[in-house]
Amino acid sequence: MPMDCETLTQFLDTLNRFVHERLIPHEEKVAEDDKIPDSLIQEIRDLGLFGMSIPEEYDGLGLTMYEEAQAAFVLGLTSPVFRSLIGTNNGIGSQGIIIDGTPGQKTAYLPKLASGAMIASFALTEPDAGSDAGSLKTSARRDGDFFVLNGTKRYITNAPHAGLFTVFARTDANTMNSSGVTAFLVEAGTPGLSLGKPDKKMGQKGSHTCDVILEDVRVPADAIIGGPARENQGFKTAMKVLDRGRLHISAICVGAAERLIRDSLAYAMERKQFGEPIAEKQLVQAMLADSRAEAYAARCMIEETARRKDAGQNVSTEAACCKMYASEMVGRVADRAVQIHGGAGYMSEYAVERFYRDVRLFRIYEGTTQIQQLVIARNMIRDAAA
Ligand code: COS
Repeated sequence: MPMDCETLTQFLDTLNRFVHERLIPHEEKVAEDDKIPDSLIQEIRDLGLFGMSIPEEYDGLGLTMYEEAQAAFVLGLTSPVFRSLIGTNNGIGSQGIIIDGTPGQKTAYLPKLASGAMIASFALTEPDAGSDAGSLKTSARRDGDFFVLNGTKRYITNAPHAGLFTVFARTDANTMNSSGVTAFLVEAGTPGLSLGKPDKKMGQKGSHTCDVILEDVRVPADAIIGGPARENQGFKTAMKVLDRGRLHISAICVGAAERLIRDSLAYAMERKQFGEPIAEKQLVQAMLADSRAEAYAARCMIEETARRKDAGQNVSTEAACCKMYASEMVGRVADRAVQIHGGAGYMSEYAVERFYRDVRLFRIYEGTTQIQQLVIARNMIRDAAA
């Protein structure tokens, strides 16, 4: 159920205040310490932000895609690390259960994910299966009413904190592609499941990824998302989850671009060279104007796609368009922001230096730009041939 206009405005105002009064002031320290303070995590829980996209009947806020995009525009104004903390519970970690899970799986997990009492991770990528996700090698061998999982998952966001993993594994050993893949819900602490060392990343310090190692992990057939009848259907679950996730990431990119533009404009109006603020210089104005127009274009695309998704349309192509355009756009905006700041933009004293590194990830995860291009073109050809 969509929120009425007034409630949505109130929610977004509260979020905006929280971002400016609590999150932005903590950004630098979080990056330095590579850790979000527990007290701040509790404030994030108290605001219900772990459960924005989880239906109200499971204690979430039940935001529509349009509403979630509006929230992501605001959240994107601060370090992407805060979004990453809540991102998997709202997106790739919970949506498989919401879209394809059994009523029992929804009741067992969604309220805990909505409150943030449990963190969820999405374990699809492997050392040899990134963009070609369907080629994954993690095996799930049937043993009576159980499956035995073996394999390694790589770069798994929030894995060091996760209580629940959606693990994609090959149940049909005779296949090499996406057709023999199944999605399992595996709880942390299940014997045989262990974690690798935290990865050392280029940016997004404070958000953590690591390997998830599965050695003879036994799970019941009921742990398959949607139950045993959905054996070998896991890849489709992953793709549907990513359709929504890609829109969310796109909206975060717009928020980050807005922040970079705001910081760049403020700097350009303050910084004087050749006897006047550099904002008066037409070459600087060109950079500001390009960034503003591109961020606006991305926002419009995302709002339109979100509305269509809420109306029940298949937006696979449009979500890929948004992810491709918005993530590339924020890369260009970050580059211009550093350029406008000149030497200062290369110094960690200014947030643009951190954002420049942080936003680089958006062009890679939840499907690289090249994978979005492939999805868009393949869908175009399929639709034209139909
Ligand atoms: N919604 C529902 N079903 C979908 C779908 C979608 N968005 N996209 C594909 N499917 C279905 C297809 O219809 C097909 O079903 P049938 O076998 O019944 O025809 C099945 O899923 C396999 O699809 P496809 O043949 O397109 O699979 P490919 O192995 O060729 O892979 C890409 C497709 C490359 C698009 C996929 O591997 C991909 O998205 N890779 C990137 C992975 C990624 O984002 N990783 C990031 C990790 S998470 S941070």
